[in-house]
Amino acid sequence: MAKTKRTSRYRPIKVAVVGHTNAGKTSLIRTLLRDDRFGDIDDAAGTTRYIEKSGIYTGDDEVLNLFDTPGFEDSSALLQVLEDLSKSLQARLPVDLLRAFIAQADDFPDFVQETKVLRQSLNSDVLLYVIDVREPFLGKYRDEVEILSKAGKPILPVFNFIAGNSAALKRWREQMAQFNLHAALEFDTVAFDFEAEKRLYQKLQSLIEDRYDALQALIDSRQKIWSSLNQAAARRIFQMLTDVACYRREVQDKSGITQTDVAAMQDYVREAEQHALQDLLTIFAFTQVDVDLQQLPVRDGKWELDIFSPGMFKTFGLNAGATALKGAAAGAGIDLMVGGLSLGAATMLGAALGAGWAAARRYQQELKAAWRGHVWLCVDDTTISLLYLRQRKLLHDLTRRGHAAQNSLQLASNIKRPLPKQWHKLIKELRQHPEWLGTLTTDAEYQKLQQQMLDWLTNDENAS
Ligand SMILES: Nc1nc2c(ncn2[C@@H]2O[C@H](COP(=O)(O)OP(=O)(O)OP(=O)(O)O)[C@@H](O)[C@H]2O)c(=O)[nH]1
Ligand SMILES: [Mg+2]
Repeated sequence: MAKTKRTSRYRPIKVAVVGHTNAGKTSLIRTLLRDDRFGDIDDAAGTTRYIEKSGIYTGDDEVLNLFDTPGFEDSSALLQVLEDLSKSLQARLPVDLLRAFIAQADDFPDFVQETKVLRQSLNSDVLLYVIDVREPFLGKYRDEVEILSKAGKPILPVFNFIAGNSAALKRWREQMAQFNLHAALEFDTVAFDFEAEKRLYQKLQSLIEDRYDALQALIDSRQKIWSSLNQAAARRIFQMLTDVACYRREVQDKSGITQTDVAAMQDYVREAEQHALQDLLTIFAFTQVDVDLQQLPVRDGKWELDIFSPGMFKTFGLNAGATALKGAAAGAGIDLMVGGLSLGAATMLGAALGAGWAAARRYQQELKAAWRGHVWLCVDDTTISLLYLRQRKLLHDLTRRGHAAQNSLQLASNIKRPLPKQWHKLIKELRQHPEWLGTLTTDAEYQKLQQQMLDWLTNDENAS
């Protein structure tokens, strides 16, 4: 059967991705396509040997054509050839010089790769010039820019390998400005970062103004996809916390709790968090490369540190044992639930009310009455809080790829940021609904609590 051809509302914008060999051109395209099968990537120079085209779509509309090109190797020798050639030709526009060179390409077998780049540059609307900022600005780069600018196309420098290299980045910015290239982009190319991608399309909007609308449609559709990924992730976190908050295991009373009970509860918590982690990595298509780059405390798809490991509470600014069952091992994550209210939560609530002994007495009475009924072992508030904080940090890291090294301060403050004000109230409400365990319900109360947590998680920076 014949393949139906997609019809596009726009003429795709042709973008040539150019630069020195090994600068990260193919990596950039993979990242923009979110396709780690595109092209070949290697530490060795000269990996890409042919022009390779790929498309970026919004729905059925192809907005961009990206052309991967081989890297420049000996640009200084090429510039010399071009200068010699210009002497033998009539005075012409720089672009004519490039055309003349391409027409005589057979005479210059040493520049087979460069000829492909120049041909593609002439045949494109804009050039993305990928730069490894760790490299000193040597003559060969100066010559590269000079050659590329002869194509007469807008050039957008894309600074790569920027993490931890801010001084080098500044130098490169200054150098590019010398060539009248004032608009530039910072983009660690192996790591997808929605904000960086958006900035790339916005810069293209200002460089090729007549394609503004097509690029805006692309930005809008990417924004929509991005928001729905964030929502899906936040919903998954809420589901996991619900499963943990609603967990209960019937016991006789405090003295009746066995090692087996505690181990079963802890394994349940670990497994719930583990499944959520795997789903979050899948939602954001995190590969091992991303995990390493972002320095996630994750190995082989699992958390490196156990949720019950000592010190975990402190790392996240929590006071271990404050709400844990008195007399039981602090930090074991256990609490007792009587009459629908956990002992830890009752004590905590009493303290939070600030009413001293009067409140405590009130709850004691309530608890005593409930004690006669069922008693359950459940997961304490501190552990649930820790689970929330750990997933909040994970979500932060998953949605801000490529920023690990640059923003370490910001990440540290993210860890210590306090729990939302209504946090304990929400957990208490979740605990009242053991029927929500393992289900996704349309129950209005469930939806309301879910929305509350979604707001906290997706308005990450503002939540308090
Ligand atoms: N850490 C890090 N590595 C990167 C980044 N971008 C590219 N790399 C690595 O740099 C190497 C070269 O990347 P490529 O994408 O193959 O570079 P290229 O410009 O296409 O190279 P040629 O095709 O040979 O011209 C690969 O090993 C990449 O994994 C980055 O932002 N951070
Ligand atoms: Mg390449």
